[in-house]
Amino acid sequence: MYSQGLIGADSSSDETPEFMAAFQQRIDREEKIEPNDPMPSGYRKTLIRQIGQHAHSEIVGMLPEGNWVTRAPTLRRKTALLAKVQDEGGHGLYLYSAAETLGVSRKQMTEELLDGRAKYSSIFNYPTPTWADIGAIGWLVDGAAIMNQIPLCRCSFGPYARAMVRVCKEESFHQRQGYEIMVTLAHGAPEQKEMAQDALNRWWWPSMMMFGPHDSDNTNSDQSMAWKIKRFTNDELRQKFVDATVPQAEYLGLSLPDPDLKWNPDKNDGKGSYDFGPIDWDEFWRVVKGGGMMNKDRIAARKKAWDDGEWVREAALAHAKKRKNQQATQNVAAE
Ligand code: FAQ
Repeated sequence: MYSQGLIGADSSSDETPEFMAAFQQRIDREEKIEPNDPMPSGYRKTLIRQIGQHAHSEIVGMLPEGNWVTRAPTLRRKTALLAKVQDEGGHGLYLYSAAETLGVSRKQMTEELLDGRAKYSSIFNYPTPTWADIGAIGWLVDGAAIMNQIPLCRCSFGPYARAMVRVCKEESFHQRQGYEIMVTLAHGAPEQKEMAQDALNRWWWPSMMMFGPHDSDNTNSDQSMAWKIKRFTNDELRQKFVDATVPQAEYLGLSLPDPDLKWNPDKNDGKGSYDFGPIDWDEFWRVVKGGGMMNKDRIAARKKAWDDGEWVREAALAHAKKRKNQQATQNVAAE
């Protein structure tokens, strides 16, 4: 069932300077690397880490919004939210499949998530106490996800790049459904506008943190950029997100909770960009390390789902085995 057999022929002993240079040349020629191609173990490891984290984020990311499926204010909102949450489940599954082509099993990845060895996005450790949170997540969290993920459609690893094409199309619908909720609330009754502003106040900084540490402090970016896994740095993507989002907040008539936010005409090689205030990295690392408001709940929910699904996995494996045996018997009879 699992793709352990695909662990390629590469090993660090084969990683001669010639091999590494030839691999880099393939990357520089924009060739896609496919699962059975020789690849440096570091490239494989980085991809397993990033795609695994990404898959976990999509699956854990179903929980904050899933909280509102039964309480959405209208049937239209409910069907849209249900579809969005299902899409996220689908994204997680494509991504687990893409990671499996690198020789890691879904079981291994899940166990690493449940015992805290694997990360998932910090953003999903915040609660969703009001309906406006669903608007803010779609607008800001999916908006940040799109900014980060569009360049991943050009990732050098074929299965990840191809999965991201469909994921991004769906994320773009998600962003619009979230923004539409915000438009309705922000242009509605004073209480609705207040609820939208409160959600924006709570989600703005965590969304900024989604892009990861500053370029000066991150550990993986340089190598990931050289291997064309990442095409832009964390800070470049964060800046693009701010520049795209500020006018959207203005249209809503809501204010972003950052007193230092200011248009700077000289930034970005004179094209202009927004300056923004400092990010609270202590909060970011506390949340990443398990100290956020919802970390325990999120992992408990995933553990329950994994445990409850055990009989399904066993039944599926038993069924597959039975079919295989039946097929073998039929083949013998036919000979
Ligand atoms: N949360 O050196 P870097 C979504 C970690 S999907 C937790 O910059 P890298 C859809 C990082 O892992 C959201 N940890 O690392 C949706 C590394 O630790 P490690 C997820 C974080 O990998 C919407 C360390 O910090 N999207 O939203 C975070 O080069 C709505 C140093 O960082 C993806 O995963 C964080 N925010 O860059 C679903 C996209 N940031 O592993 C439901 C793909 C950093 O060395 C509802 N991933 N860290 O122990 C990426 O693009 C990259 O992995 C980054 C991090 C940019 C997230």
